[in-house]
Amino acid sequence: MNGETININAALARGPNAFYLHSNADLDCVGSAAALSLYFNNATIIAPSGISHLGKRLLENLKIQAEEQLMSQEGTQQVVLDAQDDSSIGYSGIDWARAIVIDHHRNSGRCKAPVAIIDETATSCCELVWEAIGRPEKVDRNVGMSLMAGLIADTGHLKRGGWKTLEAASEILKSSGLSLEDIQTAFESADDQDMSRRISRLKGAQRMKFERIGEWIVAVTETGAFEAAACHALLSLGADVAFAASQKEEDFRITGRANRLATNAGIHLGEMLNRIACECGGEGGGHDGAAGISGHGDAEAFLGICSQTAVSALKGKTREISSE
Ligand SMILES: [Mn+2]
Repeated sequence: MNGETININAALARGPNAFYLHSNADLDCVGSAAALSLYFNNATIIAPSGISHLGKRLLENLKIQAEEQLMSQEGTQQVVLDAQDDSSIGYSGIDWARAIVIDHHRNSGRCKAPVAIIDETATSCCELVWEAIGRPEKVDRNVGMSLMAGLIADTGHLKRGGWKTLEAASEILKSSGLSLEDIQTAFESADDQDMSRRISRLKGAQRMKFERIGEWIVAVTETGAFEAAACHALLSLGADVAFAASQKEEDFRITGRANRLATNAGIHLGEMLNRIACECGGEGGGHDGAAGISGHGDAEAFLGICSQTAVSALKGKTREISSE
């Protein structure tokens, strides 16, 4: 462990901790919080801005209750996972000057937390949490399940990441006695069996529009829900970059996904959507290949801005598998 990791480990062990999840918390964020709260057994999990479908299921299976109120108790340590500032967490109210941050997104330079691990070379936040708990030789199966669920999700089922990712995965499996098959239960239900997701993907394809820029294809669509599922459908049909939008009354939400060819060519959807949010309003951010933007306004208008920004970013770029 390096210096900052030792500090964080000691602070977390002291507790009591309140783990704050980012809005619509994904498996990586939820898994990080669940693992830490099970491991240190001194924590509350707080999710004021929603938890993703799979994230909720993980918490249900572990019988962990998340609080929806942004409460702050005297003497409780605020720990932010998988986010690092108001924009990436998606709500305000964190006392950043006293917070601990563990995140694997690009350092925005806006993180005010005095104690932070921000390491964008980690493919998942769960890998950093594994470091922070000290890579113990033996952990409970549920700790292993939480960490592996996040790691598998953020690596796109082990399609992204380097040796460090696999080293962490191997250590977690060994320490918890789990196998990769055991982790699959964290992903079941959803994707293929769930009728509403299947309909979302089909509707996404039905309402799709696309634009060709040389060798590149950018596709957009509107769905009522499950924007990420719709994006994946468009990528599997042949798009390099896909955006799916949904409108709920006055608010919109857009999810973006880019394939490896696009990210290798320098596309960073997280930065792109963050810039659009700064210029046009809303909250935006994420990774190079997976990002989102949401806020007040017209989904169709924002969808147009997203696709035009991606189109101009791809113009003149070569579509090839990098040899690096
Ligand atoms: Mn993550």
